[in-house]
Amino acid sequence: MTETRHSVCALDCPDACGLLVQVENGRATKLRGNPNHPVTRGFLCAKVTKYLDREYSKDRLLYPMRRAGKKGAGEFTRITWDEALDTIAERFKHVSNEWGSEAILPYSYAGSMGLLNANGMDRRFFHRIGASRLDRTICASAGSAGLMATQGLRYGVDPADFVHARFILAWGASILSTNVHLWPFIVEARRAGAKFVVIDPYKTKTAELADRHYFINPGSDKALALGLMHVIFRDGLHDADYISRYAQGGDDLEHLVRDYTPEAVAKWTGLDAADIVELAREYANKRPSVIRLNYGVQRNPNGGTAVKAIAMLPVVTGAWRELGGGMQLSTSQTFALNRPGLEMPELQQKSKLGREARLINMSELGKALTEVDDPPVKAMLVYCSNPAAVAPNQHAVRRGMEREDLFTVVIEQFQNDTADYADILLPSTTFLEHTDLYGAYGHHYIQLARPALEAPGECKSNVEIFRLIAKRMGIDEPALQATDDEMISTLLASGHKHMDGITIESLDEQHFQRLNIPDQWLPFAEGGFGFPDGKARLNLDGLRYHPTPESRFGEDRGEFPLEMISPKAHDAMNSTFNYQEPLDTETATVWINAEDAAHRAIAHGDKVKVFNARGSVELTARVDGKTAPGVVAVPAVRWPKKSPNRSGLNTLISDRLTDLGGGATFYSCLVEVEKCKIEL
Ligand SMILES: Nc1nc2c(c(=O)[nH]1)N[C@H]1C(S)=C(S)[C@@H](COP(=O)(O)OP(=O)(O)OC[C@H]3O[C@@H](n4cnc5c(=O)[nH]c(N)nc54)[C@H](O)[C@@H]3O)O[C@H]1N2
Ligand SMILES: Nc1nc2c(c(=O)[nH]1)N[C@H]1C(S)=C(S)[C@@H](COP(=O)(O)OP(=O)(O)OC[C@H]3O[C@@H](n4cnc5c(=O)[nH]c(N)nc54)[C@H](O)[C@@H]3O)O[C@H]1N2
Ligand code: SF4
Ligand SMILES: [Mo]
Repeated sequence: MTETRHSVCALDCPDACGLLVQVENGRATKLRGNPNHPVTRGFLCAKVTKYLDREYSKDRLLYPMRRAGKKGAGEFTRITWDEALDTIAERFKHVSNEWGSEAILPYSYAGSMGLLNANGMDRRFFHRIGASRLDRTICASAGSAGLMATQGLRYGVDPADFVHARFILAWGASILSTNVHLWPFIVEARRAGAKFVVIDPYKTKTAELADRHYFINPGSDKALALGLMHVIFRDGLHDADYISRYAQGGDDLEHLVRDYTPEAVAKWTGLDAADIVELAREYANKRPSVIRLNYGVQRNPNGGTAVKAIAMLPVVTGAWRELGGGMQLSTSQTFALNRPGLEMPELQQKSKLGREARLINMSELGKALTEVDDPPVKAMLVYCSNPAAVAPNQHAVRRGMEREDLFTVVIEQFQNDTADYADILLPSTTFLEHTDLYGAYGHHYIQLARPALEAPGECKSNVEIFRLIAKRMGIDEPALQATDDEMISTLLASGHKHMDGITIESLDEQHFQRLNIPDQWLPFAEGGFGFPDGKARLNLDGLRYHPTPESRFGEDRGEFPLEMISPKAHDAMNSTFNYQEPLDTETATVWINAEDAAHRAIAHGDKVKVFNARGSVELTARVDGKTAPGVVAVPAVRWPKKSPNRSGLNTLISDRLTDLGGGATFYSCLVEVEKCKIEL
């Protein structure tokens, strides 16, 4: 018997696709994009088209296990759920009694974007036991803070409205790889005459298809934004009326950008002065103009204020007035859900020290596990994340995870590096196997997914696992036994007008629903920014440009001459698919410019060592024009355990934080590359 069931892709991607799962006799045989979903439009990205390989992989974790060898060695023996839960309950209680509840640390990110499984029962549980709180900064916090500083709301242009734009700027946005459902709208706009320009230090597939691609020096985007505003004000291309009605600080900004002449900005960014002038004029004149900004620009110490400055551009030109004009970094806040009702911060227990549970920055996990002492982290529960591969300062992370006195629980689908360090390893369902509610950060449709497939082996959802641990610890708090549907109803009941007409029943019937916003949505055409007076902020704090410290122009340039970025791999989702060989090959590559390769006698295909004072990684060199001289690129993120000496790319990267939002600075890293000696 064949039937078609609905689901939602839960991967960390702006597109949040609606899925159709073809099921024959209980087994999925095909995954398709829902043709009725206005953004998914019936197609999926390359990685999720093949997701059933992952779903049915022989490598899936199916049973609870207890560590049987050294930490990190990956040796485990199967145990029962009862044994696993008893051990966890007993150890968590012990740690809490001995060291205080803050000695327990949750560690998670967006392995699933499902609200219940990634931000729901887990939050209630950790609040209730008084664990340390995790500051989830590893991806987007700098950009969010920058966007909020200017717009006051994380709203953005609807993807379908990109068809109306006549100038489209992909700024640090790898659209064909990370946001492919925006592409058809861009194609349609270009057919109608739109110009499409890319600003990226890496020649992505998107850059290859652009009308113009500018290689920019990593971390210099703020200078470019200021330079563009210099030309726009100088040439009178700004919208003085829009600024005076809907923004605060226009005069001061106009004054500040006088220093950012095209010639000065050319030096920092690597663009030609004439190109900067042309780009500014085209951006301001070809209307409507839209910027697709993505998170690539904010993974460096200037990243927060770079986003803050870039978000000023559509304010200064009044691009927000027109349908298809403005900017999209994230649409997430349009989903005005009752998040406090879901997470229940009111359950928080005061720590032994009488304070609100401390906040630990996830981008500083290495420090948290090896330096923090008030109290030290004695137990960690990891879910929806693979910190041993993805977190910066990997040596420190591993040293921490190797600590014999650290009790680690990992809830996973695959035995990645993090799982190898677990004391107790628990098997998790995939998004095809559990209920969840999904917002999106690249469109405006909310979706509900019910299990399309039965969970294999003894896999359980995070929600269920947290219920079970709570019960085993003897916590009789009804909120920790809430059903999935109760939590979904709570989330939807925010009372915000965007949520009008959206209920669990309507979602069960329709699978996806557009938020209650107009079909043609111009969020900031007449102000409406997220400040009491509705005006955007053109605030100068932190806006002056100084090269990022760890760059060729920065104060910490030292002896390593090449800037390394590690953008997203095309067929990857961070480290989620890296158990597969083809992806392991893609992420074992360093792209180096022919000029830099020649200096080092490196040829295409050579094994090379990429290193700095923090560490060394062995990769295969690919020599071509993917980067400009001085910049190398390593597609992220390989499983360290597949690398020689288990040394992954993040051993090279510091845990320096961004200027705003306490984010990680993955794309600010100086290295040297040399050919590996041939072993005889
Ligand atoms: N295929 C695929 N899709 C993914 C992911 C994946 O791993 N693979 N990961 C998901 C996740 S977690 C996220 S956060 C999103 C991110 O989506 P994106 O932000 O689009 O991806 P990134 O590769 O981080 O950065 C985008 C581009 O910015 C460039 N860049 C790097 N440094 C700079 C800079 O200083 N200035 C400028 N202008 N550009 C810079 C990179 O070369 C890259 O091409 O993608 C999601 N989608
Ligand atoms: N060098 C470098 N490092 C980077 C980046 C980079 O561009 N360069 N990108 C950074 C960014 S933007 C991000 S967002 C982070 C991402 O880092 P992570 O959040 O760690 O993302 P993934 O590597 O995809 O790992 C997610 C894990 O969650 C698991 N998972 C999926 N669904 C579920 C579930 O329902 N329950 C449980 N328990 N587990 C589940 C998957 O099996 C997978 O192993 O990496 C960061 N690290
Ligand atoms: S990863 Fe993104 S593009 Fe691919 S199916 Fe999932 S939501 Fe869609
Ligand atoms: Mo991310």
